[in-house]
Amino acid sequence: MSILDRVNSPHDLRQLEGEVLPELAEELRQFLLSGVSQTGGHLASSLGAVELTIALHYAFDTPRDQFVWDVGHQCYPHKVLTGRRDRFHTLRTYGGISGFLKREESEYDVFNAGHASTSISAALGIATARDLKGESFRVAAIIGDGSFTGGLAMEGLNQAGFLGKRMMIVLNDNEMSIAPNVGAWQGYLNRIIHGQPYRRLKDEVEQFLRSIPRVGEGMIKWAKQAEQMGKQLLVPGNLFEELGFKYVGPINGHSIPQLVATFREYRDYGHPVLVHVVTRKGQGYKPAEQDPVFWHGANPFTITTGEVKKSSGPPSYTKVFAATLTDLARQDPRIVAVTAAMAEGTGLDVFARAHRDRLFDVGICEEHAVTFAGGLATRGMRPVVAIYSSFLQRAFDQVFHDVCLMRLPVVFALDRGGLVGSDGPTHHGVYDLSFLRCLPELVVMAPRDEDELRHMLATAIALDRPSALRYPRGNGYGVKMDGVPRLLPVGKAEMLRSGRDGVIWAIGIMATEALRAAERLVSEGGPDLTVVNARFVKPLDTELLTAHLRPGARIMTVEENALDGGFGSAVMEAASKLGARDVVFERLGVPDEYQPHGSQDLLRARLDLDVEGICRRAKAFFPIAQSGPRPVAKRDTA
Ligand SMILES: Cc1ncc(C[n+]2csc(CCOP(=O)(O)OP(=O)(O)O)c2C)c(N)n1
Repeated sequence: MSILDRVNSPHDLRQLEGEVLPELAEELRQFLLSGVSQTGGHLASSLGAVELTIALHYAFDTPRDQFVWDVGHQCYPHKVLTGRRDRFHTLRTYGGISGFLKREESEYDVFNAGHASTSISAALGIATARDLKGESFRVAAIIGDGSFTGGLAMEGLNQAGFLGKRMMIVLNDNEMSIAPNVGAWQGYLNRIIHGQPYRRLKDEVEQFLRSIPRVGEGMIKWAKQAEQMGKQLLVPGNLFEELGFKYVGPINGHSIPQLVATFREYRDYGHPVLVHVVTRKGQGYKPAEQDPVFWHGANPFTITTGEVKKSSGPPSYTKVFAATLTDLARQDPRIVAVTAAMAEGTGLDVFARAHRDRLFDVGICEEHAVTFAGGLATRGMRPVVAIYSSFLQRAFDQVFHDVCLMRLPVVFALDRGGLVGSDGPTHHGVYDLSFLRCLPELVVMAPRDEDELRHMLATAIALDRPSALRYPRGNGYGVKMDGVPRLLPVGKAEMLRSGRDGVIWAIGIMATEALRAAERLVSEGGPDLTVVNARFVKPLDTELLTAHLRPGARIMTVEENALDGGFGSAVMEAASKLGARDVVFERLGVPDEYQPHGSQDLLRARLDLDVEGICRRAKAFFPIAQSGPRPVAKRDTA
C-alpha cells in the first residue's frame, strides 16, 4: 500500500511522520499526472503546488481552519488529499468532480472559485466573521502571483493590512500567470526573489569606489561594512511590512520541512502575515517545467512522451479572430489590442508576433483593461479588448461608465461566449448578451460561423461607437472564407432560408444549427421553416421582425445565452413595442439555473441547443400547413 493510499483526509495526513512527506509528494504528483493525462485539466499549476498543499494541510487543522484558494485551478492536490482521490478520474467530466473549488463538493472547499483574485477578500470576510462571533479557527488565503496583480486582490490587501486581522496570505509565486507574469508588482516580487535591488546597489557602490583613483582595498572593505547596514534598509518585503503585514520569505515552495516549519511558526501570529513561497510551475514533470504556458491547461496526453491528443478540424474561432485582427492592423495603425493576462487564450500572442508594440497585457485586471482601452480610444486609437465572456462580467461598470457612456469606439471581442464545457459554471459565457444589450450606444453582435466573425470584426473596428462581438469556444465549421473582411450593415439580419410554416430567429452559431435543423425537418416531412440569422442583438432588425409579426405567427428564438434578458427576450420586447398581437413565441436558450461542467456537445444537447434538439422542439411548436403553399413573409421595405 502506498503512502497516498493511506491518506483519505488531512487528518490521515497529519498522522504521518514528517520524513515520509517528500515521498508522499512524489506519489501525489504521479497520481495527478496519471489522472490529468486521461481527463485533461490544469496540470502545471497543480504540479507546482503539491508540496505547498501537503505542508498546508499538515501544519493547519483543516477543515476547522479555513483555506481559501484563489482561482482554484491549482487545487488538484487539495482535492486528492481531502477525500476525493477515488473520484479524481471523473475530474471535469459531466457528473464528476469540478476542476475548481466547490462548496457543494467538500467541506474543505470553503469558498467557490474559478475567477481570479478573490481569495484575500473572501478570507478577510471569514476572519472578520470569526472575530465577530468569538471563534478561534485560522484562515489562510492561497494566491498566485498572477492573481495577486488583480485589482480585487489589491483591494483585499488594502483592507486586510488596515484591519489587522489574524490571517495568513500565502503568495505562491512561480513568476508565471498563464504566461510569464507582467507588471510592476511582479517586478517587485522578482527583485525580492532574486535580490536585485541589493545586488544592484552593491555593484554600483563597488564600481563607483573603484572608479575613484587611489582608493585602496581598505576603503572598499569599509564600504562593504557600510553596505551591510544599507542591507538592513533593503530587507525584502518591506513594502508589505509598510502595508501592515508581517512579511516572511521568500521560502522554497518545494521544501516541505521549510514550509511546515514556517506555517507552524506563523499560523497563530496575531496580525496578518504574508508568506512568500517560491514554486516552479509544472514542477516534477519535464515537459510542463519546460513549457508551463502550454501545460497550464492540458488536453489528455501520453505521460511518457508528453504528446498531447490533438483536436483536429477547422480553425478555432480564436484563431480566426487573431488572424483577422493581425491583418486588419496592418492597414490600420489605430488598432491596438488589450488582454488581461490571456494573450494565448484569446489568440493575441499571434497578433503580438506581428505588432509587438501594439499588444498590451495588463495582467489579470479586466476592469483596468476596459478603462485603459477607454483612455486609448479618447485619443483616436481603436482598442480591441479581447477577453473571455465570463471574465468581462467583473468589468461591467467599466464597460458602462468608461466606454459606453462616452460612446467611445472600443471593440470588445468576447471569446468563449456560450457554453464552454469542462471548466463549468464559472466559465460559461452565457450572460453577455443579457448584460450588454441593456447598455445604450453599444452594438452587440454574434457571428454564425468563423467567416462571419471576420466581417463582424471589420465592422466593429469601422464603427464610431462601442461594440461587442461574441463567439464560441472551439472550432469553426470549416466554411469557405469569403474574400477580404467586409462591412456588414449594422442592425440588419440575414435571411438564411424561407419556409411557410413558421420562423426561427437565431443568433451566433445557433443560426447555423437552426438552419441545419430546418433543412433536416423538411427532408423528414416536418415543418418548413424560415430561418433568420439575426447577426445583431442590438440594434435588432425590427424591420424584418415586423414582417414576421403576422397575427397567428409562431416565432422560435434560439441562443446560447441566458433566456432571461437575452436574445429571445430582445425579440419579444421588440415585438411588444411594435404592437404585435396574437404572436406565439418559443425561446430556446439557457434556463435560469447554473449550468454544470461537461463536454460542450453534451451540455448543448441537454438544453436542445443542437440540431437534434431544435428539430424536436420545432416539431412540437410549429404546426404543419395543411393546404397548398402559402406566401412567405416578405421583407417590408416601405
Ligand atoms: C478574472 C479572471 N481572469 C482570468 C482568468 C484566467 N486565468 C486562470 S489561471 C490564470 C493565471 C493565474 O496565475 P497565478 O495566480 O499566478 O497562478 P499559477 O497558475 O501561476 O499558479 C488566469 C489568467 C481567471 N480565471 N479569472
